[in-house]
Amino acid sequence: MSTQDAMSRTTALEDAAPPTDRAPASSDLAWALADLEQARAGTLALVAAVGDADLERVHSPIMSPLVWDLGHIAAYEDLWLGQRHAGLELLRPDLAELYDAFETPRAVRGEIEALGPAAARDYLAAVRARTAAALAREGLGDGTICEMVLRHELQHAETMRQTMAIAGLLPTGELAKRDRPLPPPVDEEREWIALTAGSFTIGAPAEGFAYDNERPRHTVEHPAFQIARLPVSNASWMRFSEGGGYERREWWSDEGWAWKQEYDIVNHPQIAAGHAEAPACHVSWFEADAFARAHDARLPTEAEWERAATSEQETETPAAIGRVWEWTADTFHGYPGFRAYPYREYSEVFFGEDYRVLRGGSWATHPRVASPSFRNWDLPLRRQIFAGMRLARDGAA
Ligand code: AVJ
Ligand code: FE
Repeated sequence: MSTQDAMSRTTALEDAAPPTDRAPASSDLAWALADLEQARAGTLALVAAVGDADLERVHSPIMSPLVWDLGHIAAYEDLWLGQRHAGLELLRPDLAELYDAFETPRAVRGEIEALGPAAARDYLAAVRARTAAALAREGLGDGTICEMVLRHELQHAETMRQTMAIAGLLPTGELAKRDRPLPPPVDEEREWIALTAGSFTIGAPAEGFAYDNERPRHTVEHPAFQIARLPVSNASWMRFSEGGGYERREWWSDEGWAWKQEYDIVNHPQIAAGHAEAPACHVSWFEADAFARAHDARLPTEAEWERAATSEQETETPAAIGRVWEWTADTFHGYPGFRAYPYREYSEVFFGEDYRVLRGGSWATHPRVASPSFRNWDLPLRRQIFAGMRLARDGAA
């Protein structure tokens, strides 16, 4: 099974010269080091109470053992901050292939001779000691590589939480974030955010850190549309499910129906078990698409999502974003004029008709990662991510 997890290869840099319009992401070395340390403390705290056997176990064929994520985080930092940024030799060249997401895909990560839990923690610490010294010597440059390494670790912390959710290893504090009820509906009218037709600028500005797939910023036209203020709740999902949602052929796409039939898909157990007013989570794109059709609605496009997220947040009842990732209608493509930077394997290799884009962020996403222009992606059948949906529909209010 293929993975969307990406790391670098030596070939990537040549084809991707850094754009010249990029301003420093951060100039303050002390802050950068403190941020890296804080991210690391979060990573280590997450796995502190997990026993060695659970760190090494394959909890799901589509997820890495948790200890692999730890080694991979270290290898990525060694490659990008140590070798590429500061010009050091790799600390452990023998581990580079093992911890490269493409050379060693998720499906085989349980069988390989990777570092054990103690050795992986040592590797993390040893790489950090070297990169901290190297950064002090070489400086941050424009800060892009450092920020990328930091966010890489933060993103893997969410991936690890997905694995822990599958394994029943999430601590109570984390579960409480997941299960918190949504704000109650205000009134009928304000359940939908209505946007008039117009043009809108999508993507990250040229200055500051952003992933390559968020640039270049460009203008898109859209007709009037509405988007729900709240994500779909567990209770609504159960009404769909119990009202024949998984049996009504007309609500499903051909591809979605075929997937559902082949794997006997019904609602994810977590939807039935969760708080009724918490957002429905562990929803695949196929299911989200069917749910929308059952409600005479559709999934929002990326442009609609970003317009609503950036222009409607000043109201009394802003959109409730950040509890679950939200599936959009769109497949994952580069924006017009896209340039891979700093490596193709972050996003370009996933462009095409296979992956669907998610927006927003979940209870498990670090706020530094979840910006209104951030684009996440996964295959339409996947349910391991903390993903739900908001409904959209055409026309004025
Ligand atoms: C942006 C979450 C799809 O997990 O594959 C981690 C992030 N890239 N290591 C992924 C990522 C390289 C990526 N997603
Ligand atoms: Fe990675």
